[in-house]
Amino acid sequence: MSSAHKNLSVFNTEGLPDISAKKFVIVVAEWNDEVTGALYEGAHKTLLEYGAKPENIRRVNVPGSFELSFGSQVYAQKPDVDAVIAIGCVIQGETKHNDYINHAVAHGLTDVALKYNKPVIFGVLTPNTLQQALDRAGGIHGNKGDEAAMTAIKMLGLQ
Ligand code: DLZ
Repeated sequence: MSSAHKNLSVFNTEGLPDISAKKFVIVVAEWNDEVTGALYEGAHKTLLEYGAKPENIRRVNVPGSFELSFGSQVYAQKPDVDAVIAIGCVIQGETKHNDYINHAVAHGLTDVALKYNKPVIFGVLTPNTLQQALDRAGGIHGNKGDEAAMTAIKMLGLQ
């Protein structure tokens, strides 16, 4: 494992599936794009490092995290897509919007995965502050996008 991916140490990376022919869609929310862009980069880099082909990784943007469920469904239902990674960042504000969005996305992505029988990965940060998000998007706590990609790879090994 490269030092850039030391945050992947939570995973057992032995016996991973061959993903050289697998097709991935990474759905990225535009809200907090400084964070979601960095999460995307981490996910993309990890997929490549573990054998995915660049031409088999597609990025699709949606406006906000609330749209991740529908965005993921559009691609999960396509026969040639093997896994979807949904990336977002919902920062706690003065209202409870974050609770509503986070719960909706968690349920929505779960439903899509079960409906289409494919990995649909929850790559959504739910921090209290922007700094906490940045710490987890290539900062002191690593990049959760790496973990989302590794989760997709491991789940493809189940099939
Ligand atoms: C409206 C909203 C707010 C207040 N905060 C966030 C956020 O922190 N992160 C995020 O990804 N999206 C946010 N949104 C936008 C919603 O996800 C959604 O795009 C709109 O409510 C339109 O459906």
